[in-house]
Amino acid sequence: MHIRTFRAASLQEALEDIRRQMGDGASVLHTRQVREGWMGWLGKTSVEVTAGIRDEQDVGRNRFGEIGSEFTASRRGYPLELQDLRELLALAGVEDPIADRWIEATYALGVALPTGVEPGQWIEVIRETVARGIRIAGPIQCPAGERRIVALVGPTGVGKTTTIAKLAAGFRLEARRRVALLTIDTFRIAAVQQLRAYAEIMDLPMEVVQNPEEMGGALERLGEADLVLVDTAGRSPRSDSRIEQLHGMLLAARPDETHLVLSATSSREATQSILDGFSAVRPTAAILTKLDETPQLAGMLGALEGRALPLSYVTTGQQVPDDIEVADAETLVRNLLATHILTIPMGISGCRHVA
Ligand SMILES: Nc1nc2c(ncn2[C@@H]2O[C@H](COP(=O)(O)OP(=O)(O)O)[C@@H](O)[C@H]2O)c(=O)[nH]1
Ligand SMILES: [Mg+2]
Repeated sequence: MHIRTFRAASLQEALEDIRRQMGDGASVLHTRQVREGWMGWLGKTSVEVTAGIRDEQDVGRNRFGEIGSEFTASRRGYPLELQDLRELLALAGVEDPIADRWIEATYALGVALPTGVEPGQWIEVIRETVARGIRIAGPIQCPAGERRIVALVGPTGVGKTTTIAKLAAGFRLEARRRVALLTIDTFRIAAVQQLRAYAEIMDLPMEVVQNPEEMGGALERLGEADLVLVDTAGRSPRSDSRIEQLHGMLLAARPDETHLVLSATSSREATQSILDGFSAVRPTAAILTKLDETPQLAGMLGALEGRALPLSYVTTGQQVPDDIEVADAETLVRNLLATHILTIPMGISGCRHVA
């Protein structure tokens, strides 16, 4: 695919440039508003549009054999639209083996649909396919009158403490549960103070536990609570001894659920190493933070694919308590694919990708 980026004062102008220079067959891959001038100040706003057109040699690339005539435009191989989507997945950072697997599964699902797939609809089929591969845990289970202990673990700075504050607020204010906080992150005074500040604002009981021996007494003092949220110190996934120490604390706390907190900004390799390192503490779910900082979820979803770790929550900003949502596969997939595939309502011909 031949890809070019255009900048113009308006979307309409950019589309006209694209049509003039690349022809009617071009597809819009990505649009964004840009502000020119020093650091974006006092500059005028313009629109940047990335468009692609398939090269001659792309047409009819065939890796999977002949397909039926119901697919327009393709000679041999997958429908052209699906081939375009394969390239867009690559642009979105999805690695080849995963993209191939998704496209293959999408094709299988599409051809099995009794209604067939209308032009422009393959994007919906691929979203459905990818969403099926993501496991969802649902929210923390906290029935009234039963005490639940839920620990958050993960590397430093991913948002464990902030997420605890958001969860505490949600369960206290919306679900009207009695919530308590407990921290075993005692290495840094600031870490205890950070949690204590939230406990004070929300008027929640809080315990600080230094070693496994203190755990029983602390939990007993929080005996009234329906939900005890346990904050932990960040651990490097490569430090076996630190993870072991965390494991010892968690064995004493006996959490009903342990959520591994992952930042959406981490690469696939980093995420994989975190998933491996923290498997020793047997997480029951994963929380994906900082979705607001990156539209590139491909690496993250690729790392989670095939793991038996379902997603519970996603967080979308620093604001406590608002920026948290129960994870939902469709929304995640929409995020994954939407950044590079946008519909332009007035459309240039050949723009078949639907957001
Ligand atoms: N942009 C963004 N920042 C977040 C989010 N969650 C947490 N943070 C920020 O990440 C930083 C580290 O958060 P903290 O909760 O202290 O991380 P911890 O070390 O894992 O406990 C803080 O500046 C938070 O405000 C999020 O969803 N989006
Ligand atoms: Mg913390």
